[in-house]
Amino acid sequence: MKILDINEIEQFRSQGYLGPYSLCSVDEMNHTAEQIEQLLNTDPPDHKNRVHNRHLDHQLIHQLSTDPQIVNRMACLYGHDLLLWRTNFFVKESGAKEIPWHQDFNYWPLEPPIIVSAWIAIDPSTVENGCLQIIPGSHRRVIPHVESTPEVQFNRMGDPDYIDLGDIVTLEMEPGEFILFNERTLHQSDPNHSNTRRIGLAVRVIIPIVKVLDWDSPEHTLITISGKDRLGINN
Ligand SMILES: O=C(O)CCC(=O)C(=O)O
Repeated sequence: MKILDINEIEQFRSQGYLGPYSLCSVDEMNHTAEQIEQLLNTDPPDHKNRVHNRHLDHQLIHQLSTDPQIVNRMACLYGHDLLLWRTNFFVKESGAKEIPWHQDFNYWPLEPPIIVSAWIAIDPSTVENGCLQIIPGSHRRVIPHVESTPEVQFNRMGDPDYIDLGDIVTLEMEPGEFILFNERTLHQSDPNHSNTRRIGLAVRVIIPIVKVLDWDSPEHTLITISGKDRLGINN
């Protein structure tokens, strides 16, 4: 099952990200995107949020999130035992605001805060429509987060005084490509300056030692997507 070589494992360790990799062809993802568009127009059973955790009520999103191309790579990095915690669609319509530089672990009720994300391009993800950007190696330093300015999404953002923008990697992706990054890798996306929508699906995966301290809803349980949950400390 070894799918990453030693250089890729070393890159993830030192740079905090990997990819892009291919999950499926552009044609396949274009077809999937049509179904996702319909799905995002329907309420989930708990009527909470159309963009969060749709793997819980829709087989297609479960399948995408647990594709072996993603899970086997995560298992190479974090070991065989993996639990799917959350999925989030990031829908950037034309004109959508910037998502500011941030480290994900600041926003999440996880102890210890160890998590790997896959970000899957559902639509083409380009400089013009606000593709993801990351700063390699930024995961080795915790950045203070401060209140955001009104022109960006999110209430809090990484303090600009602590962020070195010298080494940005711009991750343009075709539909069906994905990247991996960890809880401290600084990432951002610019406003959508194009006329078209940009959707990405973020898949959040933890290991069994990580406790989720706060639940969205009682229906929201973790799913073992590889190996076993030998600790059973989560719902
Ligand atoms: O899709 C985006 O523009 C931002 C994604 C993001 O912040 C995340 O996946 O944590």
